[in-house]
Amino acid sequence: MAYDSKLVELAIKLFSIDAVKFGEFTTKSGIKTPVYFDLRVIVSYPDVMESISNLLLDVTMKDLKYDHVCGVPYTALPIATILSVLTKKSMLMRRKETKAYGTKKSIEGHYKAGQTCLIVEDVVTSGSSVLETVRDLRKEGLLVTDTVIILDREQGGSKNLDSNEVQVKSLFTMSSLIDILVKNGKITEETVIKVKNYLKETQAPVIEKPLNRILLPYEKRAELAKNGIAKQLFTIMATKKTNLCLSVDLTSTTKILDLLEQVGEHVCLVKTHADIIEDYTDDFIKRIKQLADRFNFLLLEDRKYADIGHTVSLQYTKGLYKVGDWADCVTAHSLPGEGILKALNAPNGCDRGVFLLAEMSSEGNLITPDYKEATVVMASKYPELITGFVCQNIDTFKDPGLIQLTPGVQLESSKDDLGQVYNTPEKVILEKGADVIVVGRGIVAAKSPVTQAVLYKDTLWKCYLKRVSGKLE
Ligand code: S5P
Repeated sequence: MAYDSKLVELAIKLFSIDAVKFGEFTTKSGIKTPVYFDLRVIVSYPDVMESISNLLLDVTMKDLKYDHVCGVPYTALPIATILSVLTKKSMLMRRKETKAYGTKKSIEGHYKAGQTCLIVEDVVTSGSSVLETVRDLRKEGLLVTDTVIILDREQGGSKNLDSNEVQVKSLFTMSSLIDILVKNGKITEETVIKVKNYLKETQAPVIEKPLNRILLPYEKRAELAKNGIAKQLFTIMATKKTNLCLSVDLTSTTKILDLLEQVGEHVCLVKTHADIIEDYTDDFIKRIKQLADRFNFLLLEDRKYADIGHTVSLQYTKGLYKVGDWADCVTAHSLPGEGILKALNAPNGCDRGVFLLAEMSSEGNLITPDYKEATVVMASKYPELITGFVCQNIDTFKDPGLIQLTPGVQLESSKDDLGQVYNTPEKVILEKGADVIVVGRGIVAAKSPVTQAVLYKDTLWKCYLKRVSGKLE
């Protein structure tokens, strides 16, 4: 194989400055290796730094699109700095140790969720260091799909990164590097054989791809949920075989209780709007709780809190409704910022949850992609409180322990007179990623709500089974 003369020059230079050494070495983890890389030394050689940066630009970065570059700490940081300056793209820095005080940010620099970031690394063995950086960046809502590296040790790192949706482009592989060095008389054939045998014998462990929530059954997701209510809801769905949430948007307590008496066995969650009930009493709450226990469903008060933390805390625990006393979970907007989540933290340590609104079903709503992404990032800081998101699209979040609650569902696509948009069960479950499906008037306003509830339950469950069967891919 013919190599670019600049790559050959660089390989020889790396050898001559002891950035790559051959012999008998023991790695940090105690494994014997015939080859050793120490690219930390390159900072002492500005010409090497320059040629590495230029080659990374020409060989690996030409076709890539990115808003930021981020070096994996620490060896790659100076290279990332040079690349940032050469490409005029801003740099991000990941802290290895999160600050114990102050902002607790793990990523330094200015960025917005939804922007792309290219990773720069010196050597990849298992890919785990790159993945740590990728995960922190992805947590902040940044999109990371590519990494450029100086050397791929060919010990499974590229595969591990690939299965975590990160493509690797390298200047050298271990094979190409030793090939260049043997051709140029720097190492012997015997060394080449030793290195090749070593590579065969010492492959890094496989790093599993994060689980795809869309294909995982609810019982598995119950195990992955960090919020107690999400855990319970997944378990209820799996045991009752229903992912139907009934939105009881009725204004009379008798009507609500009568309806739940009839359909309670078919639903996993009952969603209320306490403030539309005209004869609300504490006794109503006692009775709805009894029904919830009898039929094994949870209660979601769809209050859509949207005020400053202090006010929300009062709205949640005081007043006529004392929602915090009885609702297993509530809905909230992310608009006011994190204070709202602090205000909704579980009273007296009992299990409580919050569904954050990341999207809305109504026509012309003002939620933007940036707002949605920022909502998901905000939620990731409160894993024990967040049950999931009220949202409409499959790409809103990935965490299989969270629940996608999707309203705006009827058997036929349609709209109402006030901007509500309805999609079908097939569409919301198979295409849009819904886990729990909210149906209000589709059941409540039907001639026979019970018949209709059973029809919805069966249709929705069939769609879910089809989805987890994996036949969609
Ligand atoms: O984006 C949303 C969020 C919610 S929680 N769109 C919605 O429609 N909802 C609620 O779901 C809404 O407040 C109502 O209670 C229910 C939908 O009712 P339907 O009668 O239109 O099915």
